[in-house]
Amino acid sequence: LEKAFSFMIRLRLPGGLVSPEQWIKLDDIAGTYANGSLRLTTRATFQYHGVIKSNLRRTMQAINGACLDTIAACGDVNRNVMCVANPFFSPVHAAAGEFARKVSDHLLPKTSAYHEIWLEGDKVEDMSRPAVVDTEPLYGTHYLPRKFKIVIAVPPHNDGDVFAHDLGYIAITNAKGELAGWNVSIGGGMGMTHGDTATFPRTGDVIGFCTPEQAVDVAEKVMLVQRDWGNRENRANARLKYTVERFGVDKYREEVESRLGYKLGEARPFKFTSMGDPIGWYQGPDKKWHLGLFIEAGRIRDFPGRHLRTAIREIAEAGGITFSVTGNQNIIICNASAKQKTRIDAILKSHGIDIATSSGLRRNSISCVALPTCALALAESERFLPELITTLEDSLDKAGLRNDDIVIRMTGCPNGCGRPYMAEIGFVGRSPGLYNLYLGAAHEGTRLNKLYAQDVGKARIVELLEPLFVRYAKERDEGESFGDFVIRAGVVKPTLGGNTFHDD
Ligand code: SRM
Ligand code: SF4
Repeated sequence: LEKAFSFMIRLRLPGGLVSPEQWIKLDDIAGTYANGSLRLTTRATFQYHGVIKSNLRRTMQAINGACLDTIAACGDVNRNVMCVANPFFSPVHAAAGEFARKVSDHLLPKTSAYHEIWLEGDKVEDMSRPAVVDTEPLYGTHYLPRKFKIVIAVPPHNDGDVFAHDLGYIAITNAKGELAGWNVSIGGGMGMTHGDTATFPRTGDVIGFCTPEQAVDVAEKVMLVQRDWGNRENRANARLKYTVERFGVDKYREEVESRLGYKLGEARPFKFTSMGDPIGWYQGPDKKWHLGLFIEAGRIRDFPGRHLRTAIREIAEAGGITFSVTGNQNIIICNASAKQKTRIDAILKSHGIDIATSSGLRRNSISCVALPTCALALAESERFLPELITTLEDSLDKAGLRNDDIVIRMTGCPNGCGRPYMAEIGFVGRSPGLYNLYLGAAHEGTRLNKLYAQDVGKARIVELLEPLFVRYAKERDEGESFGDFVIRAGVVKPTLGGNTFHDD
């Protein structure tokens, strides 16, 4: 008898859009083959947990039946391309969505193994049949040294954390508000190892500007330089951020330009103001309604008295809208008419779902999966952050800050899946119940945070943060974010660019 192995499956969803028909199919899969939940990820796609081995092929075929796949959602390839939270918000946002799908297609590994293994299973079982040998024009035989991640942002919202990724695109508009092109940033990344300062999170550097027509080619060339220059001897130093540190930003850019056959334009001015998703109803320029629905830790399931999964399924069954999955682990229910808005409100209410969040801190929270499914977790995250926030809300009340937007993120280990080093308050698991506490990242995602306290448990976290909340409420300048305040107040030093995260 074989052990009941269970698997996690991650979908590829460039641009994050799902039709109501697809949602119903994805929801069916959660109930039939997974653990009854859909998990929204920090790269704006879905994961299933608890799929047992004997159901793997059936699950993959059901995903295919929803016209979706899992190709390159994991592995040393270009991963799911993440883009603006709501591509319906303006023509520039729509162009970002289109670009996400285009660049994802362009960089998709040309493998036939996926279809052979998962969709045409009978052929795999026929051992007399010769294996198909693929020709891979971009990845070659050895693929990339490590995973490669792209994000596309439209200022002023940095909702995909553009500087946290190997390659970022920042929309630049002309005087008429039309897309003029993209600023390009390279060398961001989060993962590190506790106690090894040769590994570090890093924010990307803007290396120039490209036109919309050049953008896919730029992605290809940035990826190919990393393919050829990246460290293939040490996986802990193999991401593009280390390649940039080793060769220098200028040399990397020059190599990209030489492969492009032209120079990138000079980077153009832009300004980000936030990283979070707007939560609640808002109207787009075309007067359609959009609902930013906060999904705590991205986990969609039915909770006692709060039937979240059922409610969203009913919204999908009513149809006429589109779902957008965001990199903040939320969904946006897009393009509702006034009548649909009333109906959606009624569905949510009937299932005990409150659109409003209990605080600005919760609204701006992200936590990685961690225990029990992540084998790399050193501490809880998804199952602990919600309760920690509930406790911290009492501290916020004492300072009168319940509604203030403060970005808080937690991960169960230093790999950084919840991008904790970009949070104004970041927690990284060290061992069961104990976390490193980082403070001082920029509210709009342009600066990493800094280590403030090591190995702190829940009670100590509250002891440390409560007085800072009180001081912030009393001493902040007009419009000053919590992350900027703790630096001005001398609580932590700012982390500047490059390899400076571990500097005192
Ligand atoms: Fe991640 C590995 C979950 C986004 C950095 N990540 C893992 C694995 C697969 C654990 C493993 O290798 O065995 C986790 C599965 C846990 C589980 O039980 O489901 C896992 N990562 C996740 C997700 C689901 C977190 C979430 O709660 O949403 C995110 C899925 C993203 C997606 O849809 O593609 C997720 N991971 C990230 C991000 C954030 C991002 O990409 O925006 C990062 C940091 C950014 C970066 O890559 O620098 C991230 N994950 C890692 C790393 C460290 C990589 C590094 O360069 O050091 C690992 C470990 C590894 O690759 O060796 C890892
Ligand atoms: Fe697992 Fe660590 Fe990623 Fe959390 S940050 S999901 S604990 S690998």
